[in-house]
Amino acid sequence: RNGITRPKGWTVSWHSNPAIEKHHFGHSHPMKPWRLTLSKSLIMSYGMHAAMDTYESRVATREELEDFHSEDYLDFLKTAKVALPDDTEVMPYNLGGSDCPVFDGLFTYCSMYAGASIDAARKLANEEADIAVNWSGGLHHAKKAEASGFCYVNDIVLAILQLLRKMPRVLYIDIDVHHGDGVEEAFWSSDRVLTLSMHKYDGMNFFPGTGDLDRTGPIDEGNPGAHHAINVPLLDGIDDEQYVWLFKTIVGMCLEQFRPSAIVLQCGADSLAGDRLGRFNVQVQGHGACIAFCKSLGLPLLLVGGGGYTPRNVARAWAHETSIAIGCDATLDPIIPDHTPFKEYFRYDTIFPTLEQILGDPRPNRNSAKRVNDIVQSIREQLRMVNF
Ligand code: V1S
Ligand code: CA
Ligand code: ZN
Repeated sequence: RNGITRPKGWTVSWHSNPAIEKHHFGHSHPMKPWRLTLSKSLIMSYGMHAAMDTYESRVATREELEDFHSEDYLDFLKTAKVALPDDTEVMPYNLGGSDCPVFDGLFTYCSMYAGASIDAARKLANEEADIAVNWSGGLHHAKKAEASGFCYVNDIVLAILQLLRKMPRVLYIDIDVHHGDGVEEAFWSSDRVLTLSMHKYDGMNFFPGTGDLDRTGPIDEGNPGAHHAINVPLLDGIDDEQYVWLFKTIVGMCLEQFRPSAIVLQCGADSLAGDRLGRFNVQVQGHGACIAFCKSLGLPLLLVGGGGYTPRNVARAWAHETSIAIGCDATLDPIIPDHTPFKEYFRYDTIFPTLEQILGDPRPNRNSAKRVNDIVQSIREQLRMVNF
């Protein structure tokens, strides 16, 4: 419709399934799988699907899930029952609380977003795609035998394990406003994965309460994972200029020292201004600039979703980032197409509802120039210890 054609010379694979989007965490829960429907409708209104290889996500097999998760945890996850209103019994594995409720179809939901990330990683590993996209994935808090922060199965860990079958080293980058603790912990003792998370951190007050600058990996004698965790703790209100500068500078340093064979980028959209849970002032342009920078490196690139709790902004960011993956961002009409089925969700923000303009309360920026420079300096020193 917008004349979007397949990019010449590279392939983008797009993994999605409407069955994932129909699940409900509960009325007041901030995680709304329906935001994926909104994102998809925007992507398709622009005609971007015509420029990608599109795949319907399938459920991950038990064997695939066991690549990371314990058998007892998967057994419980599969059979856990939705609690009745007056049922106060605490379930094991951090399941059933307000963050990680048990809802109808939970195991199918988890298996499907995991299946999508595994398939996306295999497309890259088999050189059948240059960029693979799964906006339903990016659930970075899940542990081997524990649900955490709206995440039950860690699709990112499963995808990285697929890449490591064919590639020596993977760089994991996480721009969700929360610390990517589950992925960091999974590869805590490995020198084949360098994890980098940018997030809000000011002590223990913001979930999950970890991710300080000095959390760099186990320093026990002879541990190969030492220094392979990079944490960028940020304060409220960081803007595009600081965020994108930090991103490019630190990712640039990681490339030099670690020479990854592939990049996995978690594109959590809760780092955008106006997010219901987030605290940053990052705009769609700044968020997208991080994706564009990774694409420009020419390495196999896996894009996964993650957080994002103001659905119309999530849809804007992930549609814009899909256009960057395809390479049609410069030619996209900035005005959201009239035939977008959910046009009403975009129209209140600006006089002309555009793809990139989001409404975010301008938070005071608490990140001083000195603080930002000190972070880079400290990570520069840490990376001296990393050698490929
Ligand atoms: N921040 C935050 C937040 N809000 C909620 C929440 C609110 C309403 C509900 F009905 C249910 C939950 N939980 C949290 C955080 C978890 C944030 C997870 C982010 C996930 C991700 O974006 O990184 C990736 C998808 N949980 C907490 O702060 C824990 C509590 C300590 C406080 C909130 N209560 C509800 C649970 C315990
Ligand atoms: Ca992060
Ligand atoms: Zn988050």
